[in-house]
Amino acid sequence: MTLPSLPQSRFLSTAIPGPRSIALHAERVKQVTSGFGITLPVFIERAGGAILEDVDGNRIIDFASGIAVTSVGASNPRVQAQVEAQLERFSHTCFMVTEYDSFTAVCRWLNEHTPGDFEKRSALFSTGAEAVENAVKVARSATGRERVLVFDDAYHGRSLLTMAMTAKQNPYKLNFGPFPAEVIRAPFASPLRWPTGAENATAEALAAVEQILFDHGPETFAAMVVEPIQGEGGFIVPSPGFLPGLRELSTKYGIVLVLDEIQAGMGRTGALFASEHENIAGDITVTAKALAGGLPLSAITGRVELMNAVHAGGLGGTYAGNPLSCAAALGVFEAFEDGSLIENANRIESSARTILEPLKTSTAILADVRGRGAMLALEFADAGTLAPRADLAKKVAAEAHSQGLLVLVCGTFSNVVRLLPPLVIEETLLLDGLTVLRDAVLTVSLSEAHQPSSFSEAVAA
Ligand code: PLZ
Repeated sequence: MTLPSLPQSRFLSTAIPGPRSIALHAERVKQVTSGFGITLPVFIERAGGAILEDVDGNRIIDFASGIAVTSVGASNPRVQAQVEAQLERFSHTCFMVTEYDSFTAVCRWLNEHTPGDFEKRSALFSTGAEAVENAVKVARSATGRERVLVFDDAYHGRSLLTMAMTAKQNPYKLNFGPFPAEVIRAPFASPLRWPTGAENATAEALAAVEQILFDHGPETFAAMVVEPIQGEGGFIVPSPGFLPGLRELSTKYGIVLVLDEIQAGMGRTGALFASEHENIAGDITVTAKALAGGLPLSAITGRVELMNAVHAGGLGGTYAGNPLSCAAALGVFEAFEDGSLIENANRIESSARTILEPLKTSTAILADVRGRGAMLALEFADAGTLAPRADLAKKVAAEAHSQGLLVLVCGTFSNVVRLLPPLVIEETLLLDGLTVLRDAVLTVSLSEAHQPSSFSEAVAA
């Protein structure tokens, strides 16, 4: 069945959420664990391009992409065609039981397209966390070492090992310990908040990383795992030179450099992989999210000598590289083939900066407008002290939501509003969304009469 195409325009027929969403949400509360959070309690009827149409007939602009997943749009025709054709043939065999060629084809594409001019092999899984865990397994197996170095503000998942690797306590780790041992954390060269100033961030952070390696013995570290641009931690682009510095340290001490490109990869930042902006290659690159346009698929791609160091049968999973997910990924690769989606990411950045950057001077609530390509963020903080203002990020998001624009909040202090539009977003829709966001910032800035009197008050808000 082919549905008429979804108009790529914002339209409000009710308040958001509307009455049907409110009723469905009441039922959800009765049936679903309260352990899942919710950004916007609106139920979606269908979605495509950069529009989410809800059950009340509202058309909401999507600046979330299901957390950086539907970069090619939530009903991309290439993805649909591939998945439908695969569904007619079979839905599952388990790649550890009998084989299918689309698994190999996805691995080939990743081997050819991830950074690094060396022979590679790939492995496919389902979720991002699962792939990160498997990268650690491969690194441990190949090096015979145990420790894993991770960074402040990092996010790597919600499974037990990746939760230990994730930095933020609430909501991710609260009450869920004890955690696996041998996960050691080091500073991340965050330009805005580096104590002695952005200009010192790279050198001082790298010195601290090397010191921490020495405190534990560099020869005890199997892997160093880093997001080339931090996602959940606040869309933090590390200061220039930090990633190449980590590359050098890993090589010097024989540590496997694992680049977690789960959120930043697949064209999001205006290059196929974010590590390309700093001309580095991980020994293992981890991908997920936008890889299969919404079907669950994740991957690790790395040096053949690492990836083949694991004993046969050591890696796998019932659904690892499911045929429907592999088919979807092949559709995504087709969509990326002509380079236009990467160009779009860069176009999105320039339109967004034109509209949002002036807010840094016209309001007193924005500490930073940052990011790369279509991975952009606004950080709210008090001028001068940089005290994080979670309350303002929350208000700006709520104001945008009420106007039919979906944005997400992130950051260790929950004070960052992030933009993750699908890369297929049309320019007029993008401009409408950016205007709604700008007006939301202006509205909140005008109503900003009460300044929290303390850091803890601002963070608690
Ligand atoms: N690594 C860099 O961004 C997932 C998490 C949302 P999974 N980010 C969204 C939430 O609150 O659960 C992510 C990521 C980076 C790993 C992951 C984990 O990917 O597919 O959610 O397991």
